[in-house]
Amino acid sequence: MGGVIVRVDARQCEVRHQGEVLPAAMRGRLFDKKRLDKVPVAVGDHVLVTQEGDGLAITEVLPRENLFGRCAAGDDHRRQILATNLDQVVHVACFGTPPFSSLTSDRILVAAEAAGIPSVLVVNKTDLDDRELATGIQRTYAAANTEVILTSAETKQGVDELSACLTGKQSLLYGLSGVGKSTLLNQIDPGLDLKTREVSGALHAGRHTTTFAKMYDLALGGTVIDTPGVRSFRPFGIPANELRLHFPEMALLGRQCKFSGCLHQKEPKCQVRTAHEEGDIATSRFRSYLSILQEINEA
Ligand SMILES: Nc1nc2c(ncn2[C@@H]2O[C@H](COP(=O)(O)OP(=O)(O)OP(=O)(O)O)[C@@H](O)[C@H]2O)c(=O)[nH]1
Ligand SMILES: [Mg+2]
Ligand SMILES: [Zn+2]
Repeated sequence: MGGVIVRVDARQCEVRHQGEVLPAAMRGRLFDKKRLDKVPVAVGDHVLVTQEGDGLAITEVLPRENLFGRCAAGDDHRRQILATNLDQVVHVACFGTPPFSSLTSDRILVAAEAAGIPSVLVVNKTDLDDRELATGIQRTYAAANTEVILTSAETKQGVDELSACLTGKQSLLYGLSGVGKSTLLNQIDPGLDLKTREVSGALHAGRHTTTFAKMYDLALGGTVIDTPGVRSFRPFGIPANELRLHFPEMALLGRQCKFSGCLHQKEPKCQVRTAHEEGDIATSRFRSYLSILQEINEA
C-alpha cells in the first residue's frame, strides 16, 4: 500500500492513505542505511505502508524527485530534510518585523537552487513597507532570476498572485517566524484555519506559532506545506567550489574570470568582483556569497 507523509514527529508520522490521514510508525529498518539524515522520512515522501495492529507502519521510502534540506541543528555533517517532492520553495520574508535579512533569504534561495527546486520570494507586510527597500529587493532578485511577489495580508495586495502561484503545485512555505506564512495561507484558503500569532503575541517574540511542518490540500488545487519559523539555516552539502554556481547572476559572469576555478575572492582579473565594484552585482548578494563560502570552508 502506498501513501504520502503529511507530517513528521519524533517517532511517528501522519500518512495520507486512500484519502484519509492516519498515524504511522517508522520502522527500525528505515534508520539502517540512512545515517546521513537524523530522521529518515520527511513531509512529501511517498512511502509504502503495511497494516500493523490498529495502525500503519512505514516500510519503505520511494525514490524522491528532489529534497529540500539543511544542516541539522548543531551538526554540519548531518542533514535535516525539510520536505521532498516539491514543485517550488516559496520563501516568505517581510517588511517590518522580523526585519528583512538578505543573508537569511540568500541561504534559503541558494539551497533551493542547489537542490534543483524552483523558488519564489514572497515579501509580505507591504502595508509596513519601505519603498526604497522594496525597490532594492525587486531589482536584486530580478537579477538573480528569482520571482518576487509582494503581499500584504492586511491590504490583500498580491494575495491573488500568491494564490495563483500555489495553485496546482506542491509548495513549501519557508521563512523566519512571524513573517506571516500561516496568515497568508488562511487568506488563500480560509478553510485551513491555521493558528497564527495574535498581535499580543509580539510579547513572546522568538516563539514559533506554527510548531510542526504539515502538508495541506488547497481548495483551489495543489498542496502546501506550512512550517515553523526558521531559526538558523545552513545549506547542506554544497561544495565550496560549487557555491558560486548557485548564485545565478554570478554563474555566467564567472566563466569569464581569468582563472577557471575563481572563487571571486582575491583572485586577479575576477569579472564577478569587477561587476560588483561597478554596481552590476548587488552588494547584499556578493556579501551573502562570501559569508556562505566562509562558513562552508570553516565547517
Ligand atoms: N502588518 C501586517 N501584519 C501581518 C501581515 N501578515 C501577517 N501579519 C502578522 O504577523 C504576525 C505573524 O503571523 P503568522 O502568520 O503567525 O507568522 P508565521 O510566519 O506563520 O510564524 P511562525 O508560525 O511562528 O513561523 C501575526 O500577528 C499577523 O497578524 C501583513 O501583511 N501585515
Ligand atoms: Mg505559522
Ligand atoms: Zn572571479
